Amino acid sequence: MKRRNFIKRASLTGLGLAVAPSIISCETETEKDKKAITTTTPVFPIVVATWNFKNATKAAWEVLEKGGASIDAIEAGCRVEEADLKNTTVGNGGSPDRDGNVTLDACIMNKDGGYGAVVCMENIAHPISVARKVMEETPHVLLAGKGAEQFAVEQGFKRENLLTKASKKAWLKWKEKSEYKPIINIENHDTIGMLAIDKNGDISGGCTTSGMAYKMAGRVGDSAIIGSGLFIDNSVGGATATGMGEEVLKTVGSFLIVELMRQGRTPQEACEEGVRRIVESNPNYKNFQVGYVALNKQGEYGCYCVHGGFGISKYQEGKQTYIKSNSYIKKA
Ligand code: SD4
Repeated sequence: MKRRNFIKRASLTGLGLAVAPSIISCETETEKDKKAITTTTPVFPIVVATWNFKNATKAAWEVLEKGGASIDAIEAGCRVEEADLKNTTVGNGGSPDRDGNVTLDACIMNKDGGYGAVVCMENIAHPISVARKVMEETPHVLLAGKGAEQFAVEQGFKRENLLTKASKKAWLKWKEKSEYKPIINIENHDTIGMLAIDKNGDISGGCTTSGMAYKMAGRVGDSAIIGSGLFIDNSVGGATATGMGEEVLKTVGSFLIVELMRQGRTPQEACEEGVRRIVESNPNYKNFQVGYVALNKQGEYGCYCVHGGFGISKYQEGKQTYIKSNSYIKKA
C-alpha cells in the first residue's frame, strides 16, 4: 500500500516571494515527496475576486503592492463595489427586497481567524467596513438589522438612502408581476467575494452583497455567513462564493473547500468538489448558479461554477487578469 503523508503546508514568513515550507508528517516523507512539496513557489501578493471586478481588485492590489496588510486590501477592494451605483447587487444602488428596502449582508475574516459580519442592515453604504468594526470593536461576530445599523451609526457611519432612482424604477417594474424567477448570471450575480495574500504571506477575505433581488423581507443569504459565503484559515487558504446563497448555505461551501485544500486538494479540485456537492444533491441545479473561487497559501487559485458565464478577476505580479471559470454544465 502506498504510504500517505500528512502535510501541513507552509506557514510562510518573510517578504515577497520567500518560501519557507514546514512539513509536518506523521510518517517519514521520502526525499521525492519532500521535493514535490518544496518546489511549490508561492507568488504573492495576490488578490482574487468573484466576477470581473477590475476596479475592486485594482484598489486591493494598490494596498498590497505598498506592503499593506491583506485585511486592508480586502476592505479597500470591497468598498469600491459597495460605492458603485451601477452594481445593483452590492452596497449603495443594490436592488431592494420585495418591499422596496435595500438590506445588505457582508463579512470579513482576517489572518488570525477573526470574523465580523452584518446581515440585513439598512441605510449604511459600506457594510464591509461595519463588519470589520464588529470584528475589531465588539465581543461579538454578527450583528443583524436595526442593531447593526445602530452600531454602525455609533461608529461614525452615515445613514443614507441606498435605493437609487434606477433601482427603484426596476423594482416598481418588477412589482407589476411580482414574479421571482432567477435568471442565470443576470439576476443577482455581482456579489463580490474577495481573497488576498499580502507580502507577509497572510490571507484575509471579505464578501459583500445586497443579496437576491426582490427577496422576502428578512431573507439572509450565504455571503455574510462564516463557512458559507467566505472562509479563511491562514494555515491553508480561503474560499468565497457567489450565486444562489441557499445552496451554498446548505453545503457550507467555503468551509468545505478550505477543508478539502487542507487535505491536499488544489484550489481548483476543491472548488469543483464544492460545486459537485451542490449539484449531486439537488435535481433543480440547472435553474441556479453558484460560483466559487479559492486561493491557497502558495498563491495558487482555482474557480468553478454550475453554469458557464462565471469568472474571476485576479491581480498578481502587477498584472490584472480575468479568468473564465469552467463549469459543471457547459454553456450551450
Ligand atoms: C445571496 N450569494 O444573497 C448571494 C447573492 C450573490 O451574486 O452572490 N449574488 O444569496
